Amino acid sequence: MKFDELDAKMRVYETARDRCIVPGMYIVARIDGRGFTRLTKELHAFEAPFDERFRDYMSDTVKHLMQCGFNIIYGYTQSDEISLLFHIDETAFSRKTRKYISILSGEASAKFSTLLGGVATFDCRLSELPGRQLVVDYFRWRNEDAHRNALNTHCYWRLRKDNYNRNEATARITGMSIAAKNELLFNYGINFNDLPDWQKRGIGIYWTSAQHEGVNPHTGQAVTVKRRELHTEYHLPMREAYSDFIETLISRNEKQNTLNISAGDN
Ligand SMILES: Nc1nc2c(ncn2[C@@H]2O[C@H](COP(=O)(O)OP(=O)(O)OP(=O)(O)O)[C@@H](O)[C@H]2O)c(=O)[nH]1
Ligand SMILES: [Mg+2]
Repeated sequence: MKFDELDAKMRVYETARDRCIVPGMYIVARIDGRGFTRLTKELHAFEAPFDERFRDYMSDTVKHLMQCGFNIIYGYTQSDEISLLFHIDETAFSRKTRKYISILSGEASAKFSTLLGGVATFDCRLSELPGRQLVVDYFRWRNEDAHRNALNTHCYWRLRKDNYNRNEATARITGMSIAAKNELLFNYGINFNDLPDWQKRGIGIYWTSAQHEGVNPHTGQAVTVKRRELHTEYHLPMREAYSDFIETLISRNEKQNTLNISAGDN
């Protein structure tokens, strides 16, 4: 069989089941550390429940993903997970799901492993959301999950430090109300409200435009250059205010694209 014939015959087995996400659908990817309970507690020495070095590795991984060939307008991280919102007009890889899933999990694993100096892997899944409100709801969901996890994990690790074993600490907080968990921490001298926002709300990363003073290399004259930069927000809002924040971020990006398109048409 000639190579061209063999190539065409075999390629169909790789591509016949390819799926593309239809235009007009919002895409959100969630990338999650694989087996990070063991990685953070047994394989590497990270502080529990929250470690600033771990937080910084996660946010550097988000920044890397936002610059690896896709048009991602918002990155969010809490615990060992990352959520990425693509621009509504994203066309990379003809919106083939296998490309998004494999590239994002591969890039996240490579970046985090390099920062860690050891092997770390991430999985990836996609949500296809037919409407802006669902995107807002998605990010509200992860934001509130962060808040709930922070309360649980602070209670759990406070009890562990007080010589409760794994089972005892878990049993003690299972079924406890939110008020009772706050009270438990309070009795150890911790006011949950005073803990850092990034632990309770996660971290948001988005593009801003910043002005820099530079020199035109041809004329030697001082010039002001506008550059897109990634901003890392450690004090995200909560609840309705966070919904408004996501809504505004989406509107601003969609408006900007419309302006770019009409500027290009002239
Ligand atoms: N020590 C420490 N652990 C952290 C930190 N942030 C996240 N983790 C841990 O990361 C784990 C994330 O949980 P999961 O994603 O549900 O569990 P997993 O072990 O990664 O399992 P899979 O995701 O199903 O592969 C939890 O055990 C968290 O305690 C941190 O700052 N410090
Ligand atoms: Mg995980």
